[in-house]
Amino acid sequence: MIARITIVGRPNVGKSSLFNVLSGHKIAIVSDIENTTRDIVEYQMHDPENHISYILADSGGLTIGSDDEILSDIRNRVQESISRSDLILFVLEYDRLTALDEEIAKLLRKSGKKVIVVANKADNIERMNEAYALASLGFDDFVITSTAHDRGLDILKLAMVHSLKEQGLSYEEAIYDDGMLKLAIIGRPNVGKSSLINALTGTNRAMVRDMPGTTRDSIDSIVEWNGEKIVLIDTAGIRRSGKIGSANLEQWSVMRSERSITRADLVAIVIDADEGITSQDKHVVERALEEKKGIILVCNKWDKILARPTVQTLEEREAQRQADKAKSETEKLAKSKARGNKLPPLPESPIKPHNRAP
Ligand SMILES: Nc1nc2c(ncn2[C@@H]2O[C@H](COP(=O)(O)OP(=O)(O)OP(=O)(O)O)[C@@H](O)[C@H]2O)c(=O)[nH]1
Ligand SMILES: [Mg+2]
Repeated sequence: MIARITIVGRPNVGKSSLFNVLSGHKIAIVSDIENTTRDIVEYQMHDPENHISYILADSGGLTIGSDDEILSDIRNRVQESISRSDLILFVLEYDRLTALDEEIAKLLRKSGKKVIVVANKADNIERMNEAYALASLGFDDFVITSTAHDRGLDILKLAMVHSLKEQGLSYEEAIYDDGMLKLAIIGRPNVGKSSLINALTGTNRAMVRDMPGTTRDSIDSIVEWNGEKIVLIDTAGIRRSGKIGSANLEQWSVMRSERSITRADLVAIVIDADEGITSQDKHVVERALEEKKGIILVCNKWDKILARPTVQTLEEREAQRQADKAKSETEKLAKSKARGNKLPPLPESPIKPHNRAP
């Protein structure tokens, strides 16, 4: 799950300004009129250097105890955003701690969330010095900033990343690199594509962000394999959209596979070992061959075959073949011996039957 950070504070302390400089976009409205921000504004942050992505949310100025409809509406939204967050940036003005600030501090302590105190508007060294008094609030971390004069913002970003990582939140939305090998996982429903992908990736999985202007009907993720990044094109995670009737479902799923093949370098065709290869699988192979893509045939649910008492495994078949061969050689040998010929060397013993799963 992607982590969430909410910027919280009383009106006019510079929350939206901070949100804009951290996100690098002028998204939130900044003004010196109190309670300019009413809705929660969100931006998905990507920090490729620190390998982390997270949602940054700007909230409306928090007031406590007022009956005003707008203010209590804002308060509810802020509370809701706090409850969904992993970290709070508690913004204050560098030179004061008002009664409202103290109330908010109490509320944040009660929430049990991790909190970084941000002493904002410290536009120069004197103000920065003054800001240190706020460190005594005693939350998890303390950073002095000036959004107007670009002070302390890199330190704040690092403190945010540090806190998320310390909490084990290291979701990273990876960004495409054309040099990465692209492996498409294709197969009919229920053959076990998703389980295969989960087994391959474990927790080492990063979803890929949608690229603007591309129609995507697969979910891509980047996994590291022996130090190399591989893009997994996963058609499994896609659900049929409401617009597609069941009559078109087959056609739609073929079209989806074809698009994934085109985007991939290597195509893994997953089949249910118990059911064998179907015409749809053959179509995928043909298509991949036409497009000159590498092909891996994955026989999943192999345990079902092993559990079948009447069907031989490939190893057993080979063992049987070797045993038959040995038998006929022995018979030949017996015949030639009877004719008094010289003995040819004995054939090698048949290979051992495959060990069955318990
Ligand atoms: N001097 C100085 N002014 C700042 C700084 N950051 C924000 N301001 C000013 O403070 C005022 C309020 O900024 P906003 O970012 O709108 O504050 P807010 O906390 O989002 O306000 P509400 O959404 O109304 O609660 C604006 O006039 C900003 O220009 C700063 O670092 N230094
Ligand atoms: Mg605001």
